[in-house]
Amino acid sequence: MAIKFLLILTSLLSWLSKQPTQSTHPGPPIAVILDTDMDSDVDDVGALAMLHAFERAGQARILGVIVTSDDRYSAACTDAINTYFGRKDIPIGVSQRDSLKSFSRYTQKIAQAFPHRLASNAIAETSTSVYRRLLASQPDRSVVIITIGHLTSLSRLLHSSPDSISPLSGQELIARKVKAWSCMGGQFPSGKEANFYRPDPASTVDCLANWQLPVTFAGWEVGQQIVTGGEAFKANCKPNSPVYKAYEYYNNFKGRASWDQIAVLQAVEGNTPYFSVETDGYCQVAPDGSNEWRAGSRSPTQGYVKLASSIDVIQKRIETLMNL
Ligand SMILES: [Ca+2]
Repeated sequence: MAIKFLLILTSLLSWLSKQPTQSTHPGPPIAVILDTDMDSDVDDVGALAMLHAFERAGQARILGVIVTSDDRYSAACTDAINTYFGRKDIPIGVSQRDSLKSFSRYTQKIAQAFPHRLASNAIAETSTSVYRRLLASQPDRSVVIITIGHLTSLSRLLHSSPDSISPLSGQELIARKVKAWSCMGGQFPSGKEANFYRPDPASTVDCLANWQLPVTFAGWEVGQQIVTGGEAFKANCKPNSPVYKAYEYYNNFKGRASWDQIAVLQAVEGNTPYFSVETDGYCQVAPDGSNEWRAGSRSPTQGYVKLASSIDVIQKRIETLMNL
């Protein structure tokens, strides 16, 4: 009888070992505020599309989008993309309400072709107000801020004063509500990258000097190697999508580096299997916005992203998310 029981048990264990393993549960969705300069380059569109894909997969929750841009149609284009993905309710804060220009290859066309709520920046909330309202409404140490543009709005948040939204200063709100900052910016181990030096290098110096929480930089040298939005993307993306149209208007699917998408991918999915993060040292920024990685420990931790998978694997993962 005992032998028969053992045989049954052995068979059962053998059968169980052959069953497909359950995928690892990603855990609760990461609450994200995305701060974008959706204007002169198109990788911001890919990054926002990825964030929406992560949200639908239960991996992220988009609390709001900060538009740090002087392009007249940047905020409306952002709103149109959110609306296309079924999230027209996403709050949008703008760094600039007037003295706007029109220089993007795609924002005006997207804003005119796709439905959205935001008629103009003049009626939009300010970036500081939206940042403060969103942070005040969230549980402590729960929010990840992903910046994929220059740091004017983040710097203003840092220096914001108590108001009707919250009795806390910007510094205090960040310390209480934010978990981490993921920043597309800089070049590592040293260099000069646009988000850090153009048009507001003082905001970069300020943010790095006053940020008191962990920060991970996705430097120029990483996204530069990962080209997305080319012919393969065109073949797989829905032609009626604003993401498709943005890449078409930008350079007719010649492909573009994925600087901003790297920051989103690393912030939401973490390091494995695509990245490693160098944390031995810290980022020093000069007044002109150039930066270098210096030896020495820094608390809280700073780090910069390095590739740990093949370019092809990361490129495919990003485009899969951009196409969803
Ligand atoms: Ca950008």
